Amino acid sequence: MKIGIVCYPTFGGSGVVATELGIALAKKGHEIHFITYRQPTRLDFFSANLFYHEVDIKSYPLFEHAPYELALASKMVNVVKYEKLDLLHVHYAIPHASAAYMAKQILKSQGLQIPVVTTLHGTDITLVGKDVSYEPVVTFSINQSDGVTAVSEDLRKATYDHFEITKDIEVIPNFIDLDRFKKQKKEHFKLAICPHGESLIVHTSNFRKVKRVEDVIQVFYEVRKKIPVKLLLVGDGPERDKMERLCRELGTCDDVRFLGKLEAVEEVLSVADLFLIPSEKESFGLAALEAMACEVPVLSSDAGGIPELNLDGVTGFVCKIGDIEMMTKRALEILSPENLPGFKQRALERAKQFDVSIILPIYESFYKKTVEST
Ligand code: GMT
Repeated sequence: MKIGIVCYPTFGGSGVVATELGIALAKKGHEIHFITYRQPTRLDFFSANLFYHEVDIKSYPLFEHAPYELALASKMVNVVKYEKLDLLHVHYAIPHASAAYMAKQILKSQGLQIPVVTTLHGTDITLVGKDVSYEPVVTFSINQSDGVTAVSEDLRKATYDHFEITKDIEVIPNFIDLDRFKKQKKEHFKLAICPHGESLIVHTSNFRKVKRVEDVIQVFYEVRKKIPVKLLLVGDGPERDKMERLCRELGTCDDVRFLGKLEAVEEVLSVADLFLIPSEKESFGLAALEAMACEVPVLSSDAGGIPELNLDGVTGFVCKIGDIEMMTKRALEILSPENLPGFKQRALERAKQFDVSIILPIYESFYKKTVEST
């Protein structure tokens, strides 16, 4: 098939899922056209089946905010028309689903038909989308999509709870490429960070408020009172300065390292003993799946779809959002030498269920079904 993928070209979450999906589809022989405002982070190589179309956002002194959605819709129209696409797959409803609707109507007026699949990723529903400033457009554009998917059962339910949706929503979870995300031999790295055999806790995120990075630091602080342990924080974002300050106040700076944005996160995960994801909201938790693929058990909150991935007492533990005391207890349980190997093994086994080779055919048959019914 010839598929247009519209996404945010960003470092984590929906942008990564969209890019990895496009790459995997291209490997299987589909022709993939990415449409976005910057080259997606993981799309930095040549492949005969991959194309990138940059959205040009023209500015003008009259515009306080340049109308990205219009530029995106225009680009979609041109790419669908000239590249003869069979389907558009938009990731993250705002503003991609409504821009796709507009493109579809323009193409229809020219006698062309293009089926649109919208994948809901999380905050487009649970945080931003349900805000009154966007809700009517989000509801309308989801209902106008030819196919809708959500990345977890919880997100599917939240979409029906928050919006008046008349469409069927199919759950297609996040996936992982186990050839890339696997435990690598990085003993020298572990030795450099944990020279005295300390345990290593890792957290990766975009440091937004919903991630509750302060809980990561508080749990680490409590665990550190009981066992020798180090903390690595990967990523960057609005909360980072505050988190650095918190570490200084708690006097933990010597044992905490902020690594910033890292492309090869699997190298850090390869030496980790425990991954923390205490989010306030989390539709799936791709970061946790990446950790599990590298044999790292997960200590998570019970937000959103995380419990569908992280099985309580099996691949790690699931605790109430903000329950630092319980999280500390559970972290110590996982890190105990008699429990850790079992948790690591089970985390990997669980990750295998989300391998790209299993999830990709689900997307392919969803495309087929959508095209046939449009
Ligand atoms: O986690 C983020 O803040 C980024 C966000 C995004 O929209 O790019 O990620 C969302 O989509 C991911 C891919 O489907 C999910 O794995 C994340 O759980 C989800 N984040 C939230 O729901 C907060």
